[in-house]
Amino acid sequence: MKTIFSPRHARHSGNLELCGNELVPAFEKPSRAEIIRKRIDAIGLGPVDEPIEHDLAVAAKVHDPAYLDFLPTVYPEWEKSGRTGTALPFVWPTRGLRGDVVPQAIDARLGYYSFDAGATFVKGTWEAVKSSHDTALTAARLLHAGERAAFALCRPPGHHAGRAFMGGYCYINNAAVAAQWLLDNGAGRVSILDIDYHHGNGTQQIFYARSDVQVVNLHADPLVEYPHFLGHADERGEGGGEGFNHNFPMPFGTRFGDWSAALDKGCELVASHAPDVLVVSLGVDTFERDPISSFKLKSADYLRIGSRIAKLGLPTLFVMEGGYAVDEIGVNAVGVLTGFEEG
Ligand code: SS9
Ligand code: ZN
Repeated sequence: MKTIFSPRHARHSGNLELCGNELVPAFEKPSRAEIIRKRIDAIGLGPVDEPIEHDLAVAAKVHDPAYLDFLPTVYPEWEKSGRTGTALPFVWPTRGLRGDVVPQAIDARLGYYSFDAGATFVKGTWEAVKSSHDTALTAARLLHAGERAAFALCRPPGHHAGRAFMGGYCYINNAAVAAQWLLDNGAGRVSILDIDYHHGNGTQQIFYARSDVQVVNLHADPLVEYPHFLGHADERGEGGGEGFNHNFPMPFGTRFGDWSAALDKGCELVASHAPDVLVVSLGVDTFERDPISSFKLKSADYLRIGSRIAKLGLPTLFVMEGGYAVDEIGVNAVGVLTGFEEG
């Protein structure tokens, strides 16, 4: 399987995040992507190429164009306001405040276009975000050119980013942009299967009223786990999208037996949608030693996940999302890909 990977991801580095009562080095860090890349080379998964630059025309179909305009302005505006280091939001237009007036101050705009403080900026963040977007689109082109599968080694990830908001380390929803590109280039139907530990709230929101993109999510129960405010089992889609969104929330401590039973159900739903292409939002933060998660999957389980997905027999685009156990992230993420190739 071919991989698309941009060294420009490393421009997004040195970010701090709010964790408990302190600012700590972000769990989402450059070594994640570097270790996956090294594992690809070590096992000989296939060639690794750099992305082709793409404009944001397809992204503007799944994101608010004003939000896309905002992203590259964040760090320059933060610096103009006299600050350095990590830029992050800390005030939001929640219930009872005005969400209909786009504010001017950078502090206000950060909150207006986010749902948490988890999408932070350093000087090189926009460059990395754009390269991650380009990575997803370049990998989507490989499927269009006839490859059975491709791996978009995206960093930063995307599945928490919605139509007009960032959050949870995510800025542009890479999987959503790739799905939209595939539809614009001949696919009639796409399914997105999100197996990251966290609910892909952004992807769900973007396609909630649409029937051309089915969204299936396996994740920790939002009653107790981030992102908390979306991802319940009764969220089934709305309007023309009714019946095209499926959530499988699971309790803390879920082991592979229960998790893979949910994967089977998710795969059956994908098969019933009969998509022309499958996009897998590939997070490996379901791993037993993930530092911010609670599921109990083991390294060998990732091979089985790949082979279960392969049984669908669909052209498949893997898009990297989360996974924070850096020492094992290469073995686990690439394990899904080799499991897929071995069927
Ligand atoms: C932990 C706050 C939650 C967000 C995690 C986002 C994962 C993206 N102190 N952190 S896959
Ligand atoms: Zn996650």
